[in-house]
Amino acid sequence: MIIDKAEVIVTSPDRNFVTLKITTSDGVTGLGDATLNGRELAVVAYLSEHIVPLLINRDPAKIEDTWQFLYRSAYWRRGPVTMAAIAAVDMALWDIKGKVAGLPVYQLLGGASRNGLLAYGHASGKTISELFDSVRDHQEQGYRAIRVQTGVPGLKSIYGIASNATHAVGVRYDHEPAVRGALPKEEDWDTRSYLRHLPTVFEAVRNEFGPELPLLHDGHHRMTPIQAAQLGKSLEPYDLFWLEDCTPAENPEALRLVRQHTTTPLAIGEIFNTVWDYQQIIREQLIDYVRSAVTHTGGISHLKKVLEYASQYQIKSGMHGPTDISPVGMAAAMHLGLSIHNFGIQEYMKHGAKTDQVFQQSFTWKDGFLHPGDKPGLGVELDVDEAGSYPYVQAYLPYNRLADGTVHDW
Ligand code: EZ4
Ligand code: CO
Repeated sequence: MIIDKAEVIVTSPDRNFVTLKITTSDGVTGLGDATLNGRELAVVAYLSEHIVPLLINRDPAKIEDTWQFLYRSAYWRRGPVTMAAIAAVDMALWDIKGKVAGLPVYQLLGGASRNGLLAYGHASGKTISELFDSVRDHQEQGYRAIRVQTGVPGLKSIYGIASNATHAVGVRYDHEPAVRGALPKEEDWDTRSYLRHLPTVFEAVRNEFGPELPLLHDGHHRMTPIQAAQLGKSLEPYDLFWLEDCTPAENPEALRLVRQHTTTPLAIGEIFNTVWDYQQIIREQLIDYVRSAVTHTGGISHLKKVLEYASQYQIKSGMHGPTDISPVGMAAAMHLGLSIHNFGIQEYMKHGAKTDQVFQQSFTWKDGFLHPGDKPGLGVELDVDEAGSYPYVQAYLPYNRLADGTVHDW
């Protein structure tokens, strides 16, 4: 059996997705997610111009060899575009291997280590009362762990507030920070106001919802190390499950300083793309959760290596699962999460109705837990005709400016 065909499919039901579809000489198909929010077409070009021609006639069974070949033969390695492209190939080959074996991918990875995957959803509100409604709504949807993001007095719009995200055309685009249109939206930011406000929000949420509910928060790379340390310390009374991306991803040593000051658990890595990005922070035990998605970290094969390394230090998975991870990428995350020993939690934002029509999925969501299902492979099929009816629409993630006009981390 050889790889006969590899196609890159771009579709925009609710939002943009990039999918690689590999077909073998026996007619078996495999899917991989290569979606990189706001920079989708760079990955499309990397795949169609440079990777697809290399895949034709290769043995689809050789997953590790193909990974090493694509990674090392490029000479120019790492980076989000390269690693999303390689991830898509890796996922598609695992999908094919599962279909050929007649087994779900998690069985090929060692079998289930648990019954289901605890998942968290995103509650948000500009005000405390909007936030409470959103937390209740998530509990009604079955979520047993909840991320909390709110507005900050004096700031117009903030990351993570669902009702902020309105299309250029005025359609509400829930929970999706990328906005369709020709230019990125500008948001405002003030770290001191945020640091003053956030502990009052968590105090209110704990008073309303009690001590049991696991609560998470995303700092989205906006603080300096000492500000992050201050926040971790001020949130300690509210017993967070984690504080995510408290400092920018480029400076792993910042986390050492944060760690010296707080016992609030730390998660980082949604914009990391290789095991080398994690080498120091895992070895020095500076984090508690690995945020990488399968889609942005070289696929199932590579993220499994990161998580096995992390397991030596009792560091757990907390895979990224916003709507910009396609149903294929989410399925890959679920198979990996079900099989590893050091699973922590899975982020899970529901996709829109159009997306669920383009991608036929077999996962289940019950009582706050996800399961990838038992179909051979990843368990996702793509309706190519339906996909074709939603052409690519330009969309950008927003960016931040401080009050004096300085560009700030978004
Ligand atoms: O902003 O995936 O934890 N989740 C996040 C996400 C990211 C988006 C960027 O594309 O930080 O909402
Ligand atoms: Co995040």
